[in-house]
Amino acid sequence: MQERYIEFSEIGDARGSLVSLEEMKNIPFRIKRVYYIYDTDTQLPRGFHAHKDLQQVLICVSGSCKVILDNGNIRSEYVLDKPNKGLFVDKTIWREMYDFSKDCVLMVLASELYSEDDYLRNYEEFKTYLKDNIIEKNYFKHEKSIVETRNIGSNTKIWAYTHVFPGAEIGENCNINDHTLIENDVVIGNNVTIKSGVHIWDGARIGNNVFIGPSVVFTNDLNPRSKVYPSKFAQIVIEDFASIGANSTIVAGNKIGKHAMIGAGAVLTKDVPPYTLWYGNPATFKGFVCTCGKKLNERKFCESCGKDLSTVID
Ligand code: T46
Repeated sequence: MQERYIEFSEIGDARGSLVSLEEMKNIPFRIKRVYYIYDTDTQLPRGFHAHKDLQQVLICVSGSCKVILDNGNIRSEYVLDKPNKGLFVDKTIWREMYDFSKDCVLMVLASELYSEDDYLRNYEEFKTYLKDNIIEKNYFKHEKSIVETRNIGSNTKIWAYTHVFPGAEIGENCNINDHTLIENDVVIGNNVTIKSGVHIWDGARIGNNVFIGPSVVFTNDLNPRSKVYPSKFAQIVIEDFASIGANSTIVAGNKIGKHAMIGAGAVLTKDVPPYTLWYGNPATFKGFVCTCGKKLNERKFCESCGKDLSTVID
């Protein structure tokens, strides 16, 4: 599972905007079906089911609506309100759509053809299906770790003294080192490395191929008081291929763009655009960074690996 929102690049000029959707690129599966929902009664919610195998991306190409996603343990609300924002809904996730605006056109890209057999239309049936089918896959769990979730992808390794809560979702081929804590409302993608001593709190969304160095600190409440809980924890979003250096602090509510690099010991208080390098306390922009991790020169060319990113970076 990966961060559920997908932001599509807008190709814009004086004539307006254009978004291009491509299978296995910005849509993470082969597209076999497209359908759309419109002229909805604004008061009538839809959905109330999960799918056994279907993966989908939902996009409000006009208007807006809200979506609840529920993995059997945690329910989270998502808002779809622009045509360049998608919501990835993986298999075995319960969904409910509501608060449709009058002009809402909800377009759905689907990985499979329509099949009523793939639906789990009753919540109890959905929970039983999870219990019976989403069993421990081919991942490694150290005998001294506590792993309560069933949502862990194959080849992931979870090392000693780590505690993963029941609602967490962890993708394939991740390496989660000793003394790590992963709370319930946390989604971690594939090929993620989490070094020792990292605590990931409710609200974190971590993409694919992210590196989180030892003792990185995340926060999820800007005004913490003992025994006082916010109605919703501030989300931290880390996009694909970003790296966070050892002992950095990532303050609640911030987003780290794809391929960005946060230097060791940084205290990050702002959103970080893709391909940028930040460090210091408070962390500030220090330049652009290559996919290989080295700093780019002023022409956005990497003297280390030879990549020219001048057309990729705004
Ligand atoms: C989902 C959300 C976002 C078809 O014949 N072909 C189709 O491709 C689809 C999607 C539906 N149907 C039939 C099945 C029902 O008799 O259309 C009727 C309405 O479908 P449903 O009640 O499932 O609609 P929603 O809005 O509750 O859910 C739909 C999708 O079914 C579902 O997969 O994720 O949109």
